[in-house]
Amino acid sequence: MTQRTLVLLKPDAVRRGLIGEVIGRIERKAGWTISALELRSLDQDTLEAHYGEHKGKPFYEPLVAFMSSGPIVALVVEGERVIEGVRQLAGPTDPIAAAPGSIRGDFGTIVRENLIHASDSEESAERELKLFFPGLV
Ligand code: RTP
Ligand code: MG
Repeated sequence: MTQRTLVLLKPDAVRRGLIGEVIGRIERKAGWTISALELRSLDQDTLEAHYGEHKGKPFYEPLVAFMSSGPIVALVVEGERVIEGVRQLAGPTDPIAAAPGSIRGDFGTIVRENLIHASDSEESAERELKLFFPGLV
């Protein structure tokens, strides 16, 4: 099943010089393709829309502050079961619980600063791709 997913390299990944490391892991996965890629800063409206499901939770405000603390890299990745696949490469949300070999397990520090976002379902992917890449066909 060919899918598309939205991946964000969070400000910690950019600051720490891990763009190439993380994108390399995605690129090396056979059969996956990067079809859009952009370095940008996120405004409050985009962040509110993107993380709307977490509004009201205790970690929401610090999360939004962190996500606007520097540029991020947004990319569209296409390929076989790529939604589940990138989540697997990323590992669990909490880097301490993430196994070595996963992106978060290898490089993550605290739960908020976990380097990468990846859409968690087909519905999320569709919504997030429209938000970040409205011109995508
Ligand atoms: P993401 O949405 O960024 O891909 O991460 P996720 O699905 O693994 O985790 P989610 O539950 O959607 O949480 C979104 C992001 O919020 C930060 N977070 N901080 N307790 C905390 O301090 C806490 N919990 C979550 C993380 O940056 C997480 O990726
Ligand atoms: Mg999430």
